[in-house]
Amino acid sequence: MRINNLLSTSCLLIFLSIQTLSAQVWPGDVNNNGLVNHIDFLYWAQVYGETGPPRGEDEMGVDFSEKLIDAEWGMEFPDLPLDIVYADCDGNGVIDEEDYFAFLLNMGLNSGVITSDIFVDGLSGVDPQIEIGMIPPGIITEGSFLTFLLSLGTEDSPINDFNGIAFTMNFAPDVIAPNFAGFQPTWVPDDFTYSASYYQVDAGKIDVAFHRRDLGPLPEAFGPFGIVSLVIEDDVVGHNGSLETYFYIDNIRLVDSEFSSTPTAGDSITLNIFPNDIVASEDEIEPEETFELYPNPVVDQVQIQTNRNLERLTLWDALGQQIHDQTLSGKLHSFDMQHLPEGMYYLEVQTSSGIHNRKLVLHRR
Ligand SMILES: [Ca+2]
Ligand SMILES: [Ca+2]
Repeated sequence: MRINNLLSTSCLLIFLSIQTLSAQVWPGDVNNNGLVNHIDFLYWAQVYGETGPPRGEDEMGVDFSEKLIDAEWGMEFPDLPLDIVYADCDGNGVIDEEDYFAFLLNMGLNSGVITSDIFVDGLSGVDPQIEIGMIPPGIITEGSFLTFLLSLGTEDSPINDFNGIAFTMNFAPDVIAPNFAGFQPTWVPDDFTYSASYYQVDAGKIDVAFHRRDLGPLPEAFGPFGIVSLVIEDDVVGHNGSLETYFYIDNIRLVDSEFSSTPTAGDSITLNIFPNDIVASEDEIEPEETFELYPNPVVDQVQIQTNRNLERLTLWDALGQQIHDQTLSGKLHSFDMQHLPEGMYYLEVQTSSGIHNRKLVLHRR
């Protein structure tokens, strides 16, 4: 019995020492699952600022190769039995912004066998949901620049203790032009650039993450948290009618200051893309339309003027909710916004020649 205990203790010691000696970091694969992606960025940001023993001189750097670890740091990630030394991507002994280059360089790379990341899917209507809104709503044609406003939580049901989020935006790959995808978070200051996005347009997805890092979590957050922009390919519709396409969000990880995940539901949106030649032929009939809107920012009233006939005015708020719709006539219209709260709005004006979309800011000074 005693010999058995001794044996198993020795085995354990040998096993532990092998584990320590053979431990290695692939820069950027912070959760050590074999793949560098947006989830790794969340783990890195969560332990930002921690320090420990650096790697050996020959093992420094963020290039994607095995880097041997001399010593672990004696602290694990909040939800993972893994030493945080894996977040020190460049190996200098500090988890800081130098490590961020590992994400810029290595997103999407894998070191062999991948263990899937865990996502906690929520139920629509029960859990918080990422909602997809369009800016501006209106006719979408080939070559259109699409802007999706992503919102989370409501005033009555805010996200408590928001610290970071990761998700995937999916779309039909042949419909979206490569090299024009983007994501801009809004629940961090404008000059705060530490978000991570990985665009795989040919695979039909963008992986996105952002984290408030050392800014501290938001106690209660709701409303728009970021903007995804994409460009529709030229020449995807053909000559018969329109093309229906989809966008949806899944694989969401919403974390609080303790790195606990809240189940979060995704959203989907279906759009119709119209061929360019339909719009081009309209332009040829009436090429000289003028359209003016002033002032912007709006103090109380906005003037809309065109040399065609005004037909319809529709207004959406920053959450993408329609708050006003009316038919118009004549060439000049004064639209009163005095009763509305200050903020950003999206205005669509239809004239006899076409549709005009404008972003308005209401600011009373
Ligand atoms: Ca990983
Ligand atoms: Ca480092």
